[in-house]
Amino acid sequence: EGDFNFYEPQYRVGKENRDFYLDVIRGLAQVPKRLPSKYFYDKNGDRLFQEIMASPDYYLTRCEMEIFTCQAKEIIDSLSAGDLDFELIELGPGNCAKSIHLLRALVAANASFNYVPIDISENVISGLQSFLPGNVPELRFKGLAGDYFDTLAFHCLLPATRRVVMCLGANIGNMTVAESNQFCKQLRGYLQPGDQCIIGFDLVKHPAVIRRAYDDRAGVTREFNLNLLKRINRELEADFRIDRFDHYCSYDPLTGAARSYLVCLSDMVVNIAGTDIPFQKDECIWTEISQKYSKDQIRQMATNSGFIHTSEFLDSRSWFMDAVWTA
Ligand code: AVJ
Repeated sequence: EGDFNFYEPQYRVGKENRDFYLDVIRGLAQVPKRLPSKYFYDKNGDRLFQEIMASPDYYLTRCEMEIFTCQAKEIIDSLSAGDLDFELIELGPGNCAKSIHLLRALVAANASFNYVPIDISENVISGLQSFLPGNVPELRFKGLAGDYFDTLAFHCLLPATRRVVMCLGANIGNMTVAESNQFCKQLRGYLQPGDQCIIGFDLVKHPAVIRRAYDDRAGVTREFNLNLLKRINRELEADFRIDRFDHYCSYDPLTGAARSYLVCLSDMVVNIAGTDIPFQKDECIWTEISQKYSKDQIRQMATNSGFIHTSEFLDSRSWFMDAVWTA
């Protein structure tokens, strides 16, 4: 008592926002400052991300959509090898726009599978709960809201038939190369020999194309990035002046890392649930990494993490890869 504890909010931050609060305070205490990208996805962020996916500058969704519409049958063949009895887990399903092609094809093939979408956004899970029964009748599914890893780790303690884990949309790109290697190793640890995963990777390509995707001309990505501050204002009683921040993104062709930042436009002090945090003019908060991979890097990552690189599916321009790995 008495002394101010950095990690105890002075104002009441609801229990449901405690992890969010701690992650924000810890991230902004770092030099350089950073915020975790997983907090982009509140109700507003989900809507903005849908808009990004529809944006002509954001090619990723269309590329992967092409793969799933044109090659659903081939994907299923490489997944099942004749055995259509498995549990299909999807990490970060969003609106299911890509996986729905697979789900429909599996239902049509009389597969006896269970679909388990896992998403950080409650909003996404409740959306699927109302969307799926009408759109993929006969689908058996159980949505789980939570952090990928905690939820998956817990879920994989349950006995199941064969498991297939999908992580589409280049979601894995939100981790650094080192983190995704770690992630794939851990994922392998949860699986049994014969289990599989399908992972969507955005491939390296002309740097200008990549940069455009994260700084679209309609300014939706800018809104999406700034929404993180709005969410902090709303949920953590903070007083960020949104108009004093700008969106900036970089792409480094030497490392394949696209990074997004929020640039502070003037010196200021921001209060977050009672904690004052100083910002300097031109200081950047790193909010996101979207890592791009070469085909060889992907094949290497499979081996590094104990998987067999079983098949790869590419769009017509070779801008995106969905890789099937077998444990
Ligand atoms: C959902 C992580 C795949 O990094 O491309 C889109 C998120 N951020 N525009 C990506 C995002 C800015 C997206 N992922």
